Amino acid sequence: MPQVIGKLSQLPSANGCSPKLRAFAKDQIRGITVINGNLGQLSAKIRAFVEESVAMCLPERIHIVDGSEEESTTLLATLQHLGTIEPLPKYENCWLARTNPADVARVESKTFICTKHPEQAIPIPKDGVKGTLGNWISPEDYERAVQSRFPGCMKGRTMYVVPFSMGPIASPLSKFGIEITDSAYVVCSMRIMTRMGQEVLEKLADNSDFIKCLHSVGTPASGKINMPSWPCDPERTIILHKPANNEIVSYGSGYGGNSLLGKKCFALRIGSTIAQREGWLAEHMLILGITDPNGVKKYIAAAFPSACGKTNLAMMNPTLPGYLMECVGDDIAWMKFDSNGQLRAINPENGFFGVAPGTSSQTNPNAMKTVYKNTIFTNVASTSDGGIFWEGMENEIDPDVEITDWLGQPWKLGESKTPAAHPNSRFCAPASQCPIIDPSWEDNEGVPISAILFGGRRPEGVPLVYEANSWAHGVFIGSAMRSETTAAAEHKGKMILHDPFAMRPFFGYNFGDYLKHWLGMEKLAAKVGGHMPKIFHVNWFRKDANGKFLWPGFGENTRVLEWILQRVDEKDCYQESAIGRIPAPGAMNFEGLRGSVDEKELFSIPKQFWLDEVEAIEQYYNNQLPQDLPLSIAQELADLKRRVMQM
Ligand code: GTP
Ligand code: SPV
Ligand code: MN
Repeated sequence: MPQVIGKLSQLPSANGCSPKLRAFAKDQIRGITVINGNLGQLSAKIRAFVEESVAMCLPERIHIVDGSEEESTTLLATLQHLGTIEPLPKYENCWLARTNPADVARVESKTFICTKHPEQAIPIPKDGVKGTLGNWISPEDYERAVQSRFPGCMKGRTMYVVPFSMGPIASPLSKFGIEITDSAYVVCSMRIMTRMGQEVLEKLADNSDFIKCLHSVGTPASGKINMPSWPCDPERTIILHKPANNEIVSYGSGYGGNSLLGKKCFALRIGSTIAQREGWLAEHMLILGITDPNGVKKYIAAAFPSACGKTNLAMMNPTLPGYLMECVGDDIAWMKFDSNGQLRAINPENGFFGVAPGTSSQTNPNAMKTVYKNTIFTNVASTSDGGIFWEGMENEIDPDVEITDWLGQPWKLGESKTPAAHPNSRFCAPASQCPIIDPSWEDNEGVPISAILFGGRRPEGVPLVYEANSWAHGVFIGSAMRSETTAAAEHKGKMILHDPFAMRPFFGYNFGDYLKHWLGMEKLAAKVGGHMPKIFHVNWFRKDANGKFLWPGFGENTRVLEWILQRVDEKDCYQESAIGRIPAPGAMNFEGLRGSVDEKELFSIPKQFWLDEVEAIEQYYNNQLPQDLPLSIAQELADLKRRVMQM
């Protein structure tokens, strides 16, 4: 192991020493050796960020990440040596990580936005009501949270300095970040999920700004690490954002959105605050290219809450003949007007961090084809032939293999009562490996968006698809979204929760202001001669009286998209309903499904259900944003209520 060469106090100051000594000092920061990369390459701003972080976290050594394949190979070998990952010899360069069972998902309750005043970060709820649209932290408490966790937290560890870009490096829509982390797993994952390394460092050499991301898996106050292969500090985990400083600080967790700071923390929370300032949208949306049988191509963006079908829709295999689906992104969209007022989207990410269970050659063959090389799996089960397994892969494994569950225990198909893979287990795979990746997925100017979809898990009452009557009605639909909870966050049990715009865990500023920003986009578009895309709501998850899904979903969702694209072309294929426009009788193609699908039930709009829904939305607004709800949204709700009462 490389040695620490001297301490700060023993080193001559950088300006007062001989050239020879300066060369020696060049490879150290505050007496800590740089084992990879060289300091001369860091801009003054990056250097200052690294210095501050070193002084606080006291790592053993510093590694400036270059993003090369060689570096990745070395880091993966290090992780294997530490027992964090194991190789999956059945595939090419694939790895399995088993986390501490206390660190398996995002932690919404420990995620905070820091602003001077609370109403900048969150809507102020009604007296006596707990706010559910994010958590605010004061600058003083933010500082205390950092100071009580970070000093010395990287002792004995390597500090990695990770330069990364959200979006193609040359795109005017992209933004850069530096993540400082003590997790090699995070570095290897960031190499998949972002454009990372030398090229970004060179871009930042002109001393331009970047988002500061500081991450440590932490060291428990007791000093005792329960699972050395996956160090973390679940009791003190905290995810902090300070939009005014473009700063993210994350402590205690190595998992997903908690630690890969480019994703939810940067691209959504900090991103949404930048988007508000600059007049664009940073959203929890997939981006899908659809070519119809006539060869006409359009792109849609869709916001569904975590684990509600974005990756699946983004990679779907169309069941209707003549359609071609191509994937631009599966989780996040940054959308901006071009000079003609056309809304264009880029996927700021470079990989997929996808839900494993339920993914199979039947449901999502394109995802399966993506993950068999250069992929890091986390918390899935493994097989004795060097492969992986999760719920949904029953038909894809050799019946003779032995299975080891995500906890490392023997597991038997049909016998074991617990799931083999954790319900929030994930694959982390390069987007470029997706067989249907869109030829334009890295276009600097982004792809034109023709429709925006909202959706969620609604077991009852919500039809398969409906269209908003107007932009404001569409924004209202987004604000009123609800969905059944999933394993993607720490919620226990299944509940229908409000999840406006699928962004509840990801707003970087007051949701009331976010609504105003969305409403204002229509005027912004008109100003540059464009117009906003149509908005739709979809629900693949409605169930019958026996709890069975009414809709086959997955590839069959093509049928819904076909109707949506006809509406984008203003085809007269709809009928009005109290909640919005639904397909006219016979307008949606059910051919080949007839008999197996209850069309009437799929599109029924039960009056009592919608009266209750209206009341739930009203109560939600009254409780959660009594002062911040835009008037036009309140008006949309009143209009909906009137229409439902008249049903
Ligand atoms: P995040 O990555 O957490 O943001 O999730 P996501 O929105 O990308 O969800 P994903 O596509 O990974 O789907 C989550 C789960 O929903 C998987 O188990 C899928 O099999 C299931 N699912 C996706 N699409 C459909 C569908 O059309 N019908 C049904 N019944 N299930 C679906
Ligand atoms: C989500 O929960 O929406 C995800 C996974 O996409 S994570 O990156 O962990 O946020
Ligand atoms: Mn997501």
